[in-house]
Amino acid sequence: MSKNSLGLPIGTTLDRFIKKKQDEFPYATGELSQLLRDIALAGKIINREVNKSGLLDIAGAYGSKNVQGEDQQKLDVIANIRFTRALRNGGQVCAIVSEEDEEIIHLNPNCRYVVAMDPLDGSSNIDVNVSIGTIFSIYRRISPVGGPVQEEDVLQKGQEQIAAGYILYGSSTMLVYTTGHGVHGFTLEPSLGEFVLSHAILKCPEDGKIYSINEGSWKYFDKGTQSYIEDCKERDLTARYIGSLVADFHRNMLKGGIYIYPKTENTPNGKLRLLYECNALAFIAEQAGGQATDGHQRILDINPTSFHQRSPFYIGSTKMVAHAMSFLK
Ligand code: AHM
Ligand code: MG
Repeated sequence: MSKNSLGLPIGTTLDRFIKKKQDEFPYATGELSQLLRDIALAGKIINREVNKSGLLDIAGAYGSKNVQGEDQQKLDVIANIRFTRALRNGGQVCAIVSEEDEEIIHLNPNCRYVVAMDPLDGSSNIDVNVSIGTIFSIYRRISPVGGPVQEEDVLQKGQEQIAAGYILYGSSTMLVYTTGHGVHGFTLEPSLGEFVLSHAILKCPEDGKIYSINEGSWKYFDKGTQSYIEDCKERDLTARYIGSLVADFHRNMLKGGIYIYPKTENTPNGKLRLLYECNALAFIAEQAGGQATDGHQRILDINPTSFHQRSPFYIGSTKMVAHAMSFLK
C-alpha cells in the first residue's frame, strides 16, 4: 500500500491519524484527541449547512449585529450554535470565546481546555458561493480544573496554544491543524463523511509571488504598507484577494505569498481579531515554516488584554513578511 511522507497509508482517516499521534505520547489522556474529533464533527455539520445555502432560507442577513457591531449572517449564527453544541456535548471544553458572543461561554468547569473560535469567517461570501472558513485555537486553562473559568484562562498569548486549525469550505472541504509538530491537512470525502489525510505535512514556501490585501482601502493605509504594495507591483507580483481569510491564507501557504490586513486611518488595530483569527493562523504559519507579525512584533508574542481585540496582520512566506516589515520601520 502506498504511504505518504509520514509513513501512514494514503486514505488514513482523521480519527485514525489522531489516535496514532496520541499513541506517540505515552502520557496523553486522550482528552485533546477527543476535542479535535469534536471540532471535526462540528466542521462536518457546518459543511452540511453551508452546502444547503441557497436551497433553504439560511442565506443572507440574520437582522442582528455581533459584538463588533457587524451584521450577522444567518449562517454565522447557525455555525456558532452548532459549534458550541458540539463542544458542549463532547465534554472536553470549559469555556469558549467566539466572534459571535460578547462574553465567555462557560461549559464544563471540570475540563482543561479553552477554545477561541470564529465559527464562520468571511461570511459575506456565503450568498455568492465563495469559500469561507472556521478558525479555532485551543489552550490549556491556567486556573484549577473544577473552579470557574477566569479571564486569564482566555487571555493567553498565542504561543501558549496547544493546537490550532481551520476548516476551509472551498471547492473541497479541508481541515488543517497543528499541535505544534507540523501542519497536517485532511480533505472531506463527502460520500464517506470522513476527513482523509491528503496533505501529510504542509510547508509554506520561504518566498512567493502572491500578495493579498484589500487595495480598495489603499488611501487609508499607512505609508509603509503603501510603499510595500508599490514595491510588489514594481516586482510584478500577482494580486489575489478573496476576502475570506482562511481561503486567502490557505492559498498563500500552499503557493507562497503574503496576506495583509493593515491598520488604517479609521482602524488603528486593523480589522482582524487576535484571539480567534490571527493567533490560530500565526501558529499554523510558523509550524509550516512561515511567519506572522502585526508589522512590528510576532503575533504569538502579543499579550491579549480583551477577548475581541484586533491586530494588524502580516502573514505568509517568511521572506515576504520580513520584506514587508522593512517598509514599516
Ligand atoms: P468576518 O470575521 O466578519 O467574516 O471578517 C473577517 C474577514 C476576513 O475573512 C477577510 O480577510 C476580511 O474580513 C475581509 O475584510 P475586507 O472586506 O475589509 O477586505
Ligand atoms: Mg471572522
